[in-house]
Amino acid sequence: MAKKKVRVQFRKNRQKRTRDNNLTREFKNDPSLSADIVGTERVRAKGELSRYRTIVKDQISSDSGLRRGSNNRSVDVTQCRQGTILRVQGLHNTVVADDGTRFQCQVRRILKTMSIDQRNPVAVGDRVWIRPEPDGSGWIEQIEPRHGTLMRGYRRRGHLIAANIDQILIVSGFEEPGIKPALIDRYLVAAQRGGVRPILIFNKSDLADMGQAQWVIGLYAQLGYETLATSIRTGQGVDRLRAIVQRGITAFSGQSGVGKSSLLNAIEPGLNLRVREVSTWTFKGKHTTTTAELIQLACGGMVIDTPGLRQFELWEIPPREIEGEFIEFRPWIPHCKFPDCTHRREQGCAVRLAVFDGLITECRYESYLKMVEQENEKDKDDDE
Ligand SMILES: Nc1nc2c(ncn2[C@@H]2O[C@H](COP(=O)(O)OP(=O)(O)OP(=O)(O)O)[C@@H](O)[C@H]2O)c(=O)[nH]1
Ligand SMILES: [Mg+2]
Ligand SMILES: [Zn+2]
Repeated sequence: MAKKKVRVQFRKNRQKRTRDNNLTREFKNDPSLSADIVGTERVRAKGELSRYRTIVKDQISSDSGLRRGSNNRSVDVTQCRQGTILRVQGLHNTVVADDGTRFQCQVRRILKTMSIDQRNPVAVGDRVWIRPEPDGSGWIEQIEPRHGTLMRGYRRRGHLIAANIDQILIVSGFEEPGIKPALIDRYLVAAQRGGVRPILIFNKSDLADMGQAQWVIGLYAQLGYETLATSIRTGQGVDRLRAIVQRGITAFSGQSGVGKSSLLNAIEPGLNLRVREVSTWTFKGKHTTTTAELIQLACGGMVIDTPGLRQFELWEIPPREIEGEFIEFRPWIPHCKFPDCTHRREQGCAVRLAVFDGLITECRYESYLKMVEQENEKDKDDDE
């Protein structure tokens, strides 16, 4: 096959920011700074624009089966079959072709190079084109454009947890390990950014004092999120959960030990997913589910069981855009005195006033502050 040179981006974390974010703000406050600003711009080269390198890729000569993927790469798909990724395990990806045949596939090197700021070029749920080999294995040649993604930051790279999902169940456990609103809030932001409908599941209701538990369910229900208390011991909420997963493709996510796999087994008893033998959630560092897997349920719907995550960092969200992801902040933001208010210490901040008046809960406001702080820290690290 003919070769062609293409330009691809360098890994993101090697890039320096071209210029400081708030230059214009400084300029507004003190116009005499303008001379310095121009100087600063000139010292740094072309910045991100020059951060490309050239690689060689296969060139497709015939136009007939040409198809562009999520990364703008064109592939002749007349030699390929379309399928869905069921499982990603290291270099091995299990793909089910649309006729039901399974293939163990590896990803073409070019796809890895093109998504080098990602921990993995593909994820469970990805629609792909594969080129089968005579021995039953195959090569993933192309990734179709995605919709509905769940993405987190992991060691300065993006970690795509699941692709092409309709909804995500954010699972918490009342006890063992307990509810962490700050973690739920980060999941909510990630779900909204990824275009996925979030649903909040509060599991192990049998271990909770429901009088006390109600405040957290009420908090999110009042914000307009769908919420559900469940228990595999009493069966509470299991029928409703089954009805929820029948709606489409659903990813189960949350900390390790909250009961994601247990809930799936409760929805569909024949499934026999491995769950933790005794509920020893303090036994750190051990996940019962180790790889994400896409499962077709007999009762209808498809689900993705994922390994528990110890932490959930946001990925590529400019700190300025976090405020809009807190849906109850939205009516107040336009009333802040300063249009660039970050709702931290500014005077005349309508968001903070709403917190004082009890119209925004302190718990959510603190989540917001923490997220902005963390994202600012990351930006600082990148500039060093
Ligand atoms: N009391 C009680 N225990 C539960 C409930 N749901 C799950 N458990 C227990 O919690 C433990 C962890 O359950 P898993 O289903 O393995 O949790 P997981 O979220 O899949 O964990 P990872 O696969 O490690 O991410 C098991 O011992 C379950 O029996 C529940 O509703 N009530
Ligand atoms: Mg599990
Ligand atoms: Zn404000």
